[in-house]
Amino acid sequence: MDILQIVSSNVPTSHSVAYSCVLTNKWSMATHPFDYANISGSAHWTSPVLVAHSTSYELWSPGKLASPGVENVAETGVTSMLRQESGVSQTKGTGAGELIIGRDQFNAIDPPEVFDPILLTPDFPLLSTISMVAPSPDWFTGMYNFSPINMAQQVWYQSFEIATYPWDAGTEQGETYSINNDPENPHHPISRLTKETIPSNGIILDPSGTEVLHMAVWNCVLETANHLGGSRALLKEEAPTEAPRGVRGLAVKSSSPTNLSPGEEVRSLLKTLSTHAPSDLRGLAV
Ligand SMILES: [Ca+2]
Repeated sequence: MDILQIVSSNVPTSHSVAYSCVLTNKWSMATHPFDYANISGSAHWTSPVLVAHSTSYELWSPGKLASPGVENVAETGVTSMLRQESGVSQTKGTGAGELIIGRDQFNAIDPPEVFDPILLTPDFPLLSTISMVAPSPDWFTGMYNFSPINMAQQVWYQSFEIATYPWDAGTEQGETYSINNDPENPHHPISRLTKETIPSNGIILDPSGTEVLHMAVWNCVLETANHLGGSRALLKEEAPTEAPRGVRGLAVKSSSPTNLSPGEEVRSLLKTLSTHAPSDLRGLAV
C-alpha cells in the first residue's frame, strides 16, 4: 500500500477517535485493460470490511496464510465468517476492535463509498481493510496493520489517503476474472500481485504492460475525538440492532463528562442531531 497523503491532527493518541473512510475505485479498462472488457459490467468490490485492532490481531498480511474468513471474502465476498472470527477475538480480548462492513460497489455505476465511522482507540489503534476483486479467483485489495498515528508527536492523523494493490489470498487457483476454480492445496501465503507474480497471461497489468497499478484508494478523515471510545463500543455491543450513531453519541455524552472544546461540543451536537450519511457532517467535523 502506498501512503498518498497524511495530515496530522492535534488529538493525542490517549484519546479515542472515529474515522470516516471512503473507498474510491481505481480498477478500470484504462488502468487494468487485460480481459476487463469481459467483466466491465459486473466488476465490483464486494462488501468491504474495516477492522480496528491492536498489534495482537491481524486481519491479513503478506506472507501469512489467509484465515477461513479472509479466504471466504477473497473467493466469494461473503463476510459472515470474518465477522465471526473478529467477534471471537473481541470476546476473547485477543485484539480485534470495532468492525465496519460496507456494501458492494460496482465500478461502472457506483460512486465512491462512504462507510460508517470506525472507532480507533488507544487499545485498538490499527486499521485493516479487505474487499474482493470481483469476479476473480481469490484476489482482494485492502490495507493491513495501518497505524494512523504521528509517532513523533503522539497524535492521530487528521486524514490519510492510501492506495491499495491487488493481493492473492493463496487459497484458489485461477488466472483471470472467474470465480469457479480449483482450490490451492496446500494454501500459499498471501502475496501481492505484481508483474513478477501475476499469471503469465498478463492479467491486471497496466496498459504499458510494465506494472500492476493500485486498484483502490482509501481516504479517511478524523470525524470525532473523545476519551470515551470504550463506552461507545460497549453501548454498541449492548444495542446491536439499529441504534443510529447519533443515539450512541447522546448516550455517551450523557453518561459521563467529556473533554470537548466548545466548538467540538457544537459539532458533536450537530452530529447527534443527524443520523444521515457521514459525508453530510464531515465538513463540519473537520
Ligand atoms: Ca490464487
